[in-house]
Amino acid sequence: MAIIKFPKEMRWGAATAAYQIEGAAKEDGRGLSIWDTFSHTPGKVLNGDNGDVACDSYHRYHEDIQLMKELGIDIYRFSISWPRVFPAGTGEVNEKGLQYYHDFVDALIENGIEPMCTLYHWDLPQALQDTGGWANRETIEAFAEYAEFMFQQFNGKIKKWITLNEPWCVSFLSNYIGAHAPGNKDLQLALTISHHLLLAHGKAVARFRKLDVEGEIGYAPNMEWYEPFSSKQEDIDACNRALAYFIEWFMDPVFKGSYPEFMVDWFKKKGAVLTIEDGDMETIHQPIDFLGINFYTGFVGRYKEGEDLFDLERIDIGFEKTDFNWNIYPEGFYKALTKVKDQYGAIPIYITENGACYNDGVENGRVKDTKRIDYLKQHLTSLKRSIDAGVNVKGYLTWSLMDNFEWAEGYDKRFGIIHVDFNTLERTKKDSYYWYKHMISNGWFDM
Ligand code: GBH
Repeated sequence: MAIIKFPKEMRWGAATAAYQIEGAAKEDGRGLSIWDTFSHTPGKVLNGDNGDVACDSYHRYHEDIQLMKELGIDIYRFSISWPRVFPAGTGEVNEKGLQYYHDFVDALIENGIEPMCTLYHWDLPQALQDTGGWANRETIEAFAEYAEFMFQQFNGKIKKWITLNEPWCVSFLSNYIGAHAPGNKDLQLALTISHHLLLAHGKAVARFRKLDVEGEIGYAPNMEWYEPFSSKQEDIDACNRALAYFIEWFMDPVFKGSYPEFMVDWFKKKGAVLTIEDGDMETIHQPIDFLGINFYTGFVGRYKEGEDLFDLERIDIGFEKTDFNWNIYPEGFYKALTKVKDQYGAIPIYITENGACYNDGVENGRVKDTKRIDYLKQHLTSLKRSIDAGVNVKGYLTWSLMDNFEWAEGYDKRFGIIHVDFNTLERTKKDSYYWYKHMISNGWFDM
């Protein structure tokens, strides 16, 4: 037995994203996003699922907020559907869509839950994709204007802002690997987009400062850990490239004002050239108030020429896996956090996502998701170790409040601490919900 105890100031929360939970895809003047297009294109999403209804949170948010309140969370992280507010991405505001977010945020605050708002969690207005999407520099300006509008609307109500969720997924996963919308397979395109996303982030932060908005702003890169298979230099180098794909590529520009040279060279070797215009790095290199980190998994990597993008082969050494087949590697969480601190300093950090996919169903009104509780315990133990090592962790938000539309996996993968029946839309608290509730109210748990 070991007691894992957190500082009193630690804030606890849960996270979701608009397209994954809202539904109401065609209601109240919402425009289409690239995820509507993608999910309605046969063959893109498992079982042909889409987010038309999802958890129907657009209509059921009062019920969801009661579930959050009973859970005892301090913070709820949600995202705004950009095309619900600006159906064409720019120009005319959709008042009904905007009103929905006002009502929702007011309801959160009335219930004592602090809103943490992500401006971009992957649902780019289709109208902007039609003019080139994130590859077009005009989309950067459109994002800054949308961000500025939201800052003005919600100043004083929302005090925690996240510009982008997981820029790696938006660029490389969606445009090089092609698994997410818009589904391109082009390294040059993905590289260009990664730069444009960082510019969009920087521009939004600049608007935030200019308007003197109350509160804090950050962004939320995702990190995966890579452990070298051996102490051979070639294995270490391959893993460093894989780590830099997530960490340095998306953090050096923000914190140091430059891209890691060895990665620029590597991409060039693979045929993709980074083009930086005058002033770009200054735009990206803006102080932020906190860093969001999303962490799920880790790998063991070995050098293998020609394998994957980085001459790296993933070796399965028999890690335990979740129902998504992702490795469980909580040590990687500790290592990612301490690496960030060592390289960028003790910047305030919110864990904006961490959680596990387990598909346990409801039996006699109960969901016995013991493995999810184990996953959370292991990762919170790593988190506590990182705090003891000087990482400036302010809060932890689990992914996810409830089962939802899991992107390319549709409704087949469940990450919630609340079960959702996607036929009846009934919510059922899982065992992990009760465990998390108990842990939050105590501020500690027994490992
Ligand atoms: C997050 O992305 C998203 O922000 C969130 O919307 C989503 O619902 C949640 O995670 C759960 O998926 O196949 O073994 O190579 C997570 C980003 C990128 C993490 C892919 C795991 C690969 C695992 N993920 N990565 S593997």
